[in-house]
Order: sequence, then C-alpha cells, then structure tokens
Amino acid sequence: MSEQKFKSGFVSIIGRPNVGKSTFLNRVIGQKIAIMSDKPQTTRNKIQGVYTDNDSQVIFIDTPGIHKPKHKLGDFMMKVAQNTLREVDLVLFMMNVEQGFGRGDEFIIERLKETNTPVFLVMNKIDQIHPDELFPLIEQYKELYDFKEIIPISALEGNNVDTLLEQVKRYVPEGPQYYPADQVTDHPERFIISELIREKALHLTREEIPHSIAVAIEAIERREGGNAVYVSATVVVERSSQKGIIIGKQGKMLKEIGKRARVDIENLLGSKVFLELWVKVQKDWRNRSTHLRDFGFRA
Ligand code: GDP
Ligand code: K
Ligand code: MG
Repeated sequence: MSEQKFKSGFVSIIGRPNVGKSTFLNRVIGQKIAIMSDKPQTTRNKIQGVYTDNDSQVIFIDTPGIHKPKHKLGDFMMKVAQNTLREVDLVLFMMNVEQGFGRGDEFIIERLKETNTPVFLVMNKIDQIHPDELFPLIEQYKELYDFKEIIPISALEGNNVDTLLEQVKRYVPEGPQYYPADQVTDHPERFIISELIREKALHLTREEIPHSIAVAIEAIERREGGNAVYVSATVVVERSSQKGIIIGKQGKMLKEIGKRARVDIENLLGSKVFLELWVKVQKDWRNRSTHLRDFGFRA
C-alpha cells in the first residue's frame, strides 16, 4: 500500500468588491470569521481561514480588494494584496456572474500576469442566472487569461463548492499541518471582535459612513468569579457629523450596533458578553500611518 502524504498550502481569494469572497471563505470554513456586507471594501485586512481534513490543510486568505489606491489605507491594501499573490500556492480569482466582466477585473488580471502562481477562475452567484447565460461568460473569460480551472459556484447556497475544494487540494503541495485541526483562523479574537462591531455599524448606516470607520478594542477581560466577558471598544470616525450618526437619536443607533455585535461576540467566545461602546472623532485617520497601526493594519 502506498502511503498518501499530507498536503498543505496557501490559497488567496481575490476579486472585485462584493463578488462573494468572504461568503465563500465562511462556507468553506463552516464558521463566521470574515465579515460580510453588501458594501464594498468590507474586508480590509487579510483574513486567514484554515480548512483541515484527514489528508490536507488549506489556509485561505481573503485578500482586501485590489483596486487603484486613493489614499494611504488604499495603498496599504494594495501592497498586502500584491505580496499575497506571489506568496501563495494558488489564486482563486472570483467574479460575479450577475455582473459579468468589468474594468475592475481588467486591473486584477494585469496584476495576475505579473506572477507565476496558478489561477482558478471562480464564477460565483450561479444561483442568480440561467445556466445558458454561463457559457458565453466562460468563453469571454477564457480569452483573458490562462486559468488552470474554471469553476462555477454559489457560495451562498453551497452549489459546487465541494468540487472547487477538491480541485484546490490538487494544487496544494505536500507539506506539514501548520495549525491544529480545530483552529479555523489565525487572527486574534481581538481583531475578529473589532470586525464584528464594524460590520454592524456598516449594516446600520448609509453611504458616507463605511470608509470613515474603524474600531479599536480597548479591553477584553474575563471578569473574576463569573463566566462573562467584558469588552470595551471605540468606534472611530473622521468627522463629528459622523459621530452624531453613529450615536443616533438618544443613543439609539449605538445601542443597536452594540446589541447586534454582542450576539455575534457571544457566539464567537461561547460566553456571556458585556459590550461597552464608545465613539471618538479622529480626523483623517486613514492618512496617518501611526493610526493605521493602532487599528491593527500591518504591512
Ligand atoms: P466580498 O466583498 O467579495 O467579500 O463579498 P461578500 O462575501 O461580502 O458578499 C457580498 C454580497 O454578495 C453579500 O450580500 C452576499 O450575501 C452576496 N453573495 C455572496 N455569494 C453569493 C452567491 O453565491 N449568491 C448570491 N445570490 N449572493 C451571494
Ligand atoms: K463586501
Ligand atoms: Mg469580503
């Protein structure tokens, strides 16, 4: 009997905002680790999800959106994304079949051509179109790049995700099990908690808020004697008008953000949570590197 060697590797997920990268990652990992929303640039940092089975381990990296940078945070995100493409064993380039080809895809494909890493085309949201519409799209994308595989899926409903996973495992080299089998992410709880809070703020507010928001965790403490966890966090915005929006009439908005975030944090930690939220104005935080470091952005 020939011995099957353990395989392990790193896979980057890239694509335009909202194509479903985080949804896919969460489905594969089977747990909510990357926040999802219908607003672009929800994911700012690289989030790793670890998939482990009997003979393989795949570490997925949900890469922040590749796009032309407009400010320092944009620069940072681009750098993370480009370095990631070179370091991984495989790239999953995800597109949304509902939208079809766009200029954002063109920009990403130019970046892909600068690396030798194998690339799969993942055509997501097939639950939204008729199968007949898929074929011309496949033909169009084939012309653009020499994809190793082209795989249509629905990250939301789970269609064909197993097939994709099987193909991914074929491209991962022999290697060690980097993480314990029960570990699904290498991000500290602190970061995930701040992301969960930021997600609620994104969901509950409008256009002008999303890009101006950051969440800093001030404290996470297990209170003596009890099995409850106390979390204190500050929502940072750029203008006092935004502070007003986040707080809301008689504090209603902030209360709602806290209520929803607390439910998710309780699920994450598996214990009762007391969440205290503050709001602070910090002008122009996106252009100040020291602040970026404070919020957990690291190159
Ligand atoms: P990301 O910006 O690429 O990480 O995209 P998200 O994972 O945050 O998803 C953006 C939106 O698309 C969310 O509202 C998802 O629920 C939705 N979405 C993701 N995958 C699918 C899918 O397969 N089908 C449909 N119908 N919606 C999806
Ligand atoms: K998104
Ligand atoms: Mg995302």
